[in-house]
Amino acid sequence: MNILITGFEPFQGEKCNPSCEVLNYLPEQIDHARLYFLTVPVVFRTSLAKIEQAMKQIQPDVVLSLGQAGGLAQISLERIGINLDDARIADNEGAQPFEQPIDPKGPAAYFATLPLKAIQEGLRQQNIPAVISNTAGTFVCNHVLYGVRALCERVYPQVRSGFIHLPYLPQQTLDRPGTPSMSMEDMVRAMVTVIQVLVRELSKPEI
Ligand code: PCA
Repeated sequence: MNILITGFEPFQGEKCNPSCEVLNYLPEQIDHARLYFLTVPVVFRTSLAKIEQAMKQIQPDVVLSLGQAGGLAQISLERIGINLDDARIADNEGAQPFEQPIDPKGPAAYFATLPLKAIQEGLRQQNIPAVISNTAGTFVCNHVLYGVRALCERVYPQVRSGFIHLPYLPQQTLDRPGTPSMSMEDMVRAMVTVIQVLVRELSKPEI
């Protein structure tokens, strides 16, 4: 099984983004999955184009995208990507779309196609707090969740994809008293668990 894991560059003045930092600490192989890593810019369209290019090369079975959701205490397993770009802040190239559809001809939303309940249960067994979230926002993370799903529906119907939001790393909260964070050790443990659950669940024969 080939799994493409994507993270984002830092944005909004941050020095790091947990979603790309964590990729540095993951092994290339977990159980019988081979992992491929890609960091993309926090830029509408370009982020998706880079993932599309990598999918062409790698032909993954699963695309798991990660992003930062600062201020949350738990890992958020995103259930749904909506067909809307509506940016509260500019992306890293200065674009700030206002109520734009991602795909004017596309459906209103796509569900992630990862086994979210099993992932949540696996994380809880490791004492890692995780919630299933029903909105990934309307910025670049939602754009990637919706856009990758749209691409899979069109071109790679057998590929599963989804999105996970990670809390801040502790070093991002030094000047933000009271803001939750998660250690790199826990994030790495979380990601390894997520991949183990994916391998287990997606290897089951379909009924
Ligand atoms: N988080 C932003 C975009 C990049 C990232 O890591 C978001 O939630 O949309």
